[in-house]
Amino acid sequence: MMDPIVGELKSSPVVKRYPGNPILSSEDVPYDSLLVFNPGVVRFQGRYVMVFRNDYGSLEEKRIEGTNIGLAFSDDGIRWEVQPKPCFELRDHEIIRAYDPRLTVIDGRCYMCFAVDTRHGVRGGIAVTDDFEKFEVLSMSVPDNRNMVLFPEKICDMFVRLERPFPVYSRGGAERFDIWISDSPDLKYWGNSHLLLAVEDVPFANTKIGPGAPPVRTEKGWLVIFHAVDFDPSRGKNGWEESWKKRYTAGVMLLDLDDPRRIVGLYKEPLIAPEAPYEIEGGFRNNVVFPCGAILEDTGEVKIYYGAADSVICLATADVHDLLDLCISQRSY
Ligand code: BMA
Repeated sequence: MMDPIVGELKSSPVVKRYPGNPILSSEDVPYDSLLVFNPGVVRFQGRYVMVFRNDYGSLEEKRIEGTNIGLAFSDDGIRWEVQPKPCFELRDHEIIRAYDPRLTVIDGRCYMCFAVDTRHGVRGGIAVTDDFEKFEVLSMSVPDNRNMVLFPEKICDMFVRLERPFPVYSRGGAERFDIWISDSPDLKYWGNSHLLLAVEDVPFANTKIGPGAPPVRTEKGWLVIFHAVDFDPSRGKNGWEESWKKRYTAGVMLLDLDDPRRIVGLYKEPLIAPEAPYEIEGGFRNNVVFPCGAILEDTGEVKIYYGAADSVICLATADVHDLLDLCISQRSY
């Protein structure tokens, strides 16, 4: 039985898209680049750092040949300078590509989570770097898992991550995937896994959900921006492929500071739904808002970085108090 169609969705009015969106596209990249999206962003060593997915190939033939991870620096989190070469690429007889990077600073070191397509399934990797030149890969999960994000500090002396396994057998063979939470003493051995948020709990999803940006500490809890997917068979050609019937939106929830396995609040409507032209038309896959980074500024502004239409990188902002209010309003969990 198919899940009900979700229908029209609107972004929350507390979110403002940056008027100069997109903030980064393939035109800004000084090496082979076709689609630039899904950015991990942190403040590190006095500046903003972005790593982003760069798919390269032929625009004329609309063909993707490979993927690497690009690097950009910024003084204001808005205007970016892309570095002359990609900073990370995994490829060998087994690994096809690494993509969708998320960054988290823990105790002064910068950690990058990423997805890895391999010939034996999709894995989630974690690497550490101090300079974005050398990366040490600390761990890679068994298949199938991805969309990993790390909390920016240890909780009860353990590293904690959100993740999104793909349990196809046990969820009826369909894409019904949920957000899980696990911990580790060393970022290598992961366990103590619990279901955190199920797709059934998110009214604007009818197939799958997944972590988006790494959690942000606020006075009321860990603010977590995630992605949610709905499928509508009546959708047609919405990008380069013959048909693209999914829509990706951003949602927001709040987790307990001391026990992040406990959801304190969940906004039951989307935070950002695809509406702007760069989200809904002319892209590789239209109707995609895919958040991968969030930064809380001292002013209370939260900068939300996301891939739009799997083609460009965009910025939206919201006041942290408004986001907390959404999570703990009457329409919440
Ligand atoms: C997901 C990932 C993301 C992508 C999204 C929308 O499954 O592959 O990289 O942005 O789909 O196509």
